[in-house]
Amino acid sequence: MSERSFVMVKPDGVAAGLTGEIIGRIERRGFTIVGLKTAVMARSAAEEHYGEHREKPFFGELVEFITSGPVVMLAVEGPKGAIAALRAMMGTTNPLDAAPGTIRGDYALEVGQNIIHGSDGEESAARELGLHFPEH
Ligand code: ABT
Ligand code: MG
Repeated sequence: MSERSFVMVKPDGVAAGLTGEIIGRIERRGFTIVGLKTAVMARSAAEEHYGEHREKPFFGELVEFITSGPVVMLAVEGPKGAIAALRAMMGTTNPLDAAPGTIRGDYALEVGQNIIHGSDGEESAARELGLHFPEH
């Protein structure tokens, strides 16, 4: 049984030159990269991607941020449990709380700019992979 997640190096991660480091960590953990592309996310795709946050006070800033520069989008495959394991590698949403050794715990400080995204469950993984990798 395998599982796929949608992972994204956010504009701040790309701008900081952390793409290789992040992809390297994912590969060295043993996951398989089955899709990879870079793009500036369209506003419509960003609003759909973060649709669950549409009513939140930070939604406008979030969409501005995620469309502010190129991102690197990945489809990542591993055994069942991969989605949760990738989230664990990333650390908590607020990087100030993230454990050292996690990606956010090592490279980020701000909740609104936390350098990496990973799907938070099977349903969101399917939705996000369909949105950003419709060709798969
Ligand atoms: P994402 O991987 O970006 O989805 O983050 P995560 O799943 O860890 O956390 P959620 B709750 O989905 O946050 C989405 C983005 O919104 C930002 N955010 C969140 C704020 O700016 N303020 C807040 O109070 C909260 C709860 C963090 C996430 N993105 N960024 N960048
Ligand atoms: Mg999320």
